[in-house]
Amino acid sequence: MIDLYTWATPNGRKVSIMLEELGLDYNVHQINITKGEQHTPEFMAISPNNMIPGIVDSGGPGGEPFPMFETGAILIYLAEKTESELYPKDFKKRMVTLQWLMWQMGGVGPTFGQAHHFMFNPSEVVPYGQERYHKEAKRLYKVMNTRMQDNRYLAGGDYSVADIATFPWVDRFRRHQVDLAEFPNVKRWHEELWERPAVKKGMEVPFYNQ
Ligand SMILES: N[C@@H](CCC(=O)N[C@@H](CS)C(=O)NCC(=O)O)C(=O)O
Repeated sequence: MIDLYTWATPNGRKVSIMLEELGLDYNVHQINITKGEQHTPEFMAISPNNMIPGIVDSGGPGGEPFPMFETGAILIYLAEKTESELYPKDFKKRMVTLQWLMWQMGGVGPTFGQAHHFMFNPSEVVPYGQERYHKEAKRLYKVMNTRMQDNRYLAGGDYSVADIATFPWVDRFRRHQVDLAEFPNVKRWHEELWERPAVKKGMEVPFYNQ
């Protein structure tokens, strides 16, 4: 059994979508980051970076309970544990998938997160920060749009952990004020992924908001 510690954010939903795609049983524990619940010693024993999401796999390596944080690592762990092709076994395909997963982890997540911070931080308006991260977010949309000109999915082959990691962030396009009509391949991909039952269910954990 997997215990998922999460909140209604893009990083949290990467893992709930993955668990739904894999058909794994899991318990959801809400960590309300707007109330500081990510800082409790109990949660930090799972996620020492005091950020959601975290998981504990009661049947981890060696049959022992295994805590994990960092979504990229969690997605790879769950795929490897279940021998899922969402993280392909073929070495070349796996390395292409890993590149696009790392692109999400190092680029899309932090950049869109900073864009939201500068757009919606009520304490101080910093136009330089707003412009910098909005521009960088649009650059990343352009990269994605170009990548999916000739590819249905980000990793080039089949639907993969790279798509799962990126989808919940792109779903916040309205919040970071990006018009998907400017990026038709991303729009097509976003619409297609919304049709997947596991995506629909995973996006509602622990509840849906944009
Ligand atoms: N690199 C981390 C990022 C996780 C992250 O940014 N989590 C945010 C929510 S989306 C969080 O918990 N923020 C709490 C805080 O800023 O105190 C991952 O992929 O797991």
